[in-house]
Amino acid sequence: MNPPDALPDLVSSARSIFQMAATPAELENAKAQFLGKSGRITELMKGMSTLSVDDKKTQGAAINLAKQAIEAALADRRQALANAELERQLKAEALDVSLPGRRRGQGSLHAVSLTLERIEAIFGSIGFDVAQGPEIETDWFNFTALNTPEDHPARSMHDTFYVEGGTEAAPNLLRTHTSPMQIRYAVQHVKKHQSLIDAGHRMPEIRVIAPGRTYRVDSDATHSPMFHQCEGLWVGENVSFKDLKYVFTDFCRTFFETHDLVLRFRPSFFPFTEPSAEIDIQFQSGPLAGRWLEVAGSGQVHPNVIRNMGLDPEHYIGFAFGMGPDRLTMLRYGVNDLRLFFDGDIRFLSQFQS
Ligand code: 2NM
Repeated sequence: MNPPDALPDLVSSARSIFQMAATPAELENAKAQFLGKSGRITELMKGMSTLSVDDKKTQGAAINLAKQAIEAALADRRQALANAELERQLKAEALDVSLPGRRRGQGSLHAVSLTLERIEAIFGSIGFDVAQGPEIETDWFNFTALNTPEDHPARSMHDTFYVEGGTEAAPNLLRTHTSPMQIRYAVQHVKKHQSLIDAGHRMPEIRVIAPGRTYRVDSDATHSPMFHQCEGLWVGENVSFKDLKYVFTDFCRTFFETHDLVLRFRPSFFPFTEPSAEIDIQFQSGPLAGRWLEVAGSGQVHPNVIRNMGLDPEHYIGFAFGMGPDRLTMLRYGVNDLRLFFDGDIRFLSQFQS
């Protein structure tokens, strides 16, 4: 075949080979086959040296046309590959401007904090102050002032976390209840009104709750070494058990948002109260109906404790109670393992919004 006859085939073969090149590098390699130093077109040009002048003219023109056609095919394919690459990049970097923005996760209060807030709001609404104080306490405020005997088992190192800083006679410890705060509050209250009391006037009544963290050497499904307590105290000249029963019944009904519950006072013992009683509640309807649930300890403040507050037990009397906000939270939300509250698993904790 004469070179000119082969030219259309050469051009179409170049087109299809360029078409098969999937990347710019492959395309440049394919280009060399036709336009490179020893490419097909170059070889044809070299082959013309033996031709007559006339044949050189016609064949040279034909080869040139073929070369231009191949260069055009190359340019087309280059452009097509560049377009495809641009297309790919645009797709990869595509922004959906209609998507909602990514927000920072919103935190919420811990379930037990929600309970503490409820307790504070309820007692606040009937005139109780909220007192907060140190979690590292002295032996005096935590035990002695509360009429706890020197040999009481609660004072042992098996039950109480002792910390550095005190003396052997007056050790420091992590408070085992929030009652020491009641003593601190009462002492301050009495000091503030001492001149009134000395002049024989009536002291404004002490009404306070003390919520907060407390610590005992204890750890299982229903006990955490750190737990919460909220103690309440009401002291005046004429405060009785019937006031306690009224106040606590009202509290339970408000806290659990139902009037369909009853209370039971069961005789008990605490060093700081006499007489003492456990408070049980029973829901009359709902998932917990029919079972007696222990929710608090209570009692009439012991005369020795009244005295340690700076008051004369012949003139002043009152009641106190102590409840566990952790347990109240379990009852309110139907949680059966106390440890879930303190494991810090956000999937569990984020379920409690109110
Ligand atoms: C309880 C049970 C009974 C209590 C007593 C006092 C204080 F300060 F008046 F002595 N505060 N809290 C008390 C009484 C606590 O918890 C189960």
